[in-house]
Amino acid sequence: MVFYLNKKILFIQPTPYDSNRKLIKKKKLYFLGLALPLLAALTPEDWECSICLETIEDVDFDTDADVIGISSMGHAVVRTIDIAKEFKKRGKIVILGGYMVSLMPEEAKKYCDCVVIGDAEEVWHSVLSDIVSGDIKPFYEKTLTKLTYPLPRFDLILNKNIGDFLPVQAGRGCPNVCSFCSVYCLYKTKYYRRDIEDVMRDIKQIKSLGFKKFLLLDDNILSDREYSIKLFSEIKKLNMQWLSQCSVKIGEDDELLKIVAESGCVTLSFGLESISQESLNSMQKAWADPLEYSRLLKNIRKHGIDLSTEMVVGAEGDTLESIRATAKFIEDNKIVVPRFYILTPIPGTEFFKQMEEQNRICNKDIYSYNGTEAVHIPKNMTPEQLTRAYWELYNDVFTIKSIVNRTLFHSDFFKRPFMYLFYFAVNLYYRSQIKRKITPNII
Ligand code: B12
Ligand code: SF4
Repeated sequence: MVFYLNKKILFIQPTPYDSNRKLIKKKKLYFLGLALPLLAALTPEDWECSICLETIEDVDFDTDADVIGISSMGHAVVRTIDIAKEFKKRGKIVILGGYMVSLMPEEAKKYCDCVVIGDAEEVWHSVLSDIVSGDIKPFYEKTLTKLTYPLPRFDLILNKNIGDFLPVQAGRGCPNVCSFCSVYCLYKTKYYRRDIEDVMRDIKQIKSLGFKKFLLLDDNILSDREYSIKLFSEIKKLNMQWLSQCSVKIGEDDELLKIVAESGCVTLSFGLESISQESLNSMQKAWADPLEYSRLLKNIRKHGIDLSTEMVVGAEGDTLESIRATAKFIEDNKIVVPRFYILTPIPGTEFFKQMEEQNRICNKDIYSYNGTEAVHIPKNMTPEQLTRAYWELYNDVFTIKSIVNRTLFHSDFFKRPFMYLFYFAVNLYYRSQIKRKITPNII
């Protein structure tokens, strides 16, 4: 129990456990979330903030901070809970937030003093003032009225071994309804877009910190074409490079693609999910047409934008043959950075509800909900077959031959040799991870 509060807060981004229940540790962390630098910025100035990115550094359980704020993302929530328990034992005030605890707040509350459900912007001051007055509530939740916040405190992470880009957010939430997705589950089609001046303010900050690249966070940047065009035109003036994710449908729009490419976009990631229409339909993603994927991807590549993809296996239309065929799809389409997960019913999502109703959850051990083990009974194979097919797919996609074809022998290699050498290195790194049965999710 804390008697005298020292107004020091340690924010932690936990690292997930691997399938051997060992912490995944890296020397360098390329992809950074925005949550912790943002929370630090929202914290009143009379508090002292520090950030621990557990993937690249150890949690200091002996910290003198009295308040510990821990984020939670996907299966890393298991580690979130372990860290929370340890700090509770040591008498600290523990606050949990982030996607995963927002989807299971009652469970999360068992391990901490309070849970912030969803966005923190409009409740964070109350959380801290309640802590100071000794009147902390179990849950804090307030729907955003407008997405606006101060400059993220990147100064707290600049001394760490991070990559050469920082995150900037344009929008939050998503208007779509994909059944497996936590964004839909939490935001229920709400989608907030920041003012362009605010987004540009943050990008300029990143540039002033000496970065030439940024990661644009937005789950549906193309849903407002006019906004996107305005934003990209402003970005172009800064002469920076950027990467982001968006719908593959951008491949239909040559004018927009040209603007995107000219504004410095080098890589776009696409949640293609599956090459089976039946699978896409079952995930409420019927608006995507896999027969169109190759044409759209080719057009995007033609504009000088490199392709990264996220796909899942184990949906209703997937068969062992379609999973095998996915490897060929990746090679044919020259995807430079492909990633796969086993479709996982994350508690709280529509897909979880469906699988529960149909009695198709075959593994309730939350450690296994890491996207690399089948925890539901798929329609066209056994869970064991799905897990095996998943790793075989990864092995097929990351053979040396496929890696070389997708990177060094890529037709655009001589246009951007350094980028392609970088992709080659990323692929070799992923290959080494896959050999150790670690799914490539953090680079
Ligand atoms: C960048 C990103 C990553 C990066 C960086 C991750 C990191 N550890 O920082 C990388 C690529 C490494 C990554 C990996 C993974 N990710 Co990710 N990632 C994102 C992404 C695109 C943006 C996150 C972000 O910065 N958002 C902006 C910030 C400001 O919003 P926020 O994080 O929601 O934070 C707000 C609130 O949630 C809250 N909050 C957050 N943390 C805390 C903590 C406290 C104490 C408090 C009070 C409040 C609070 O306050 C913030 C301000 O309001 C989101 C998609 C999205 N729409 O957000 C997916 C997303 C969060 N990721 C997701 C997943 C599943 C993963 C993986 C598990 C994938 C996998 N299967 O391996 C891994 C897990 C890695 C890990 N370390 O845990 C899911 C989360 C699902 C869930 N139920 O948790 C999302 C929503 C994608 C999706 N559509 O499904 N990810
Ligand atoms: S998967 Fe992507 S498009 Fe579908 S609801 Fe989630 S964020 Fe939106």
